[in-house]
Amino acid sequence: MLRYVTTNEGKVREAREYIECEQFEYDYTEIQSSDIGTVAAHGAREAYREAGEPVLVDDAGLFVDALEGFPGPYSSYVEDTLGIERVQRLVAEEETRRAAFRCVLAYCDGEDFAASPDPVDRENRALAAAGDEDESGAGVPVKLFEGTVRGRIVPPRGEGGFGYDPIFEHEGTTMAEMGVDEKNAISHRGRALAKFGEWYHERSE
Ligand code: ITT
Repeated sequence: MLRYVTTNEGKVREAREYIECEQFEYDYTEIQSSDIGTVAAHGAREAYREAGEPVLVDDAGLFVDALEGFPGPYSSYVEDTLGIERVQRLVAEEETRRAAFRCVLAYCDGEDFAASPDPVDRENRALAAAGDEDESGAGVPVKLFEGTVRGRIVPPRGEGGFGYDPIFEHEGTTMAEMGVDEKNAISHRGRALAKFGEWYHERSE
């Protein structure tokens, strides 16, 4: 069974609308990088080494236009330290409240992948060749699936979802005002999961 690597139950609830999976509460090392794809790929290698079974890591972030993409890869830290209401007040001072949510799903099962529009991360191969490999499964390919949704930062509304959902509005509705199906239909994660689900089902046939 595919292991969905996260400590966040909200993510698993959304993922189960697309794929059969088991939550794997493994706290992988979040390396310092401005690219959430690189963070997710590194995490997937580490989680695969730990689980020894196919894993899917889900790394997401909120990128605010007026704050040059902040909090981005630091979204989790910023939610825990400032909280979403302070993020909203910070953005309210700015000229534009536009923002994007991005999600990268990183899949690893120890095998290599055929070429397709979705990229394969082989970063650690280069590191390994340079004699700089770490112990997180250097050389194992990781396939990446990305989804993005654009919206606006607004004062919090709604009781559903998790994280920044109450302050992220898409076409007049915050993601916390949407049901799981509605959020999946437009969200960064829903888009990444739709791509992954299609690819994964073909791969398993
Ligand atoms: P894991 O790393 O264990 O998966 P996490 O919640 O820390 O759990 P991320 O690092 O991917 O996951 O999330 C970064 C931040 O963005 C964190 O504060 C989440 O609550 C938030 N977040 C992620 N997906 C979200 C979504 O769909 N809607 C609102 N906030 C989200």
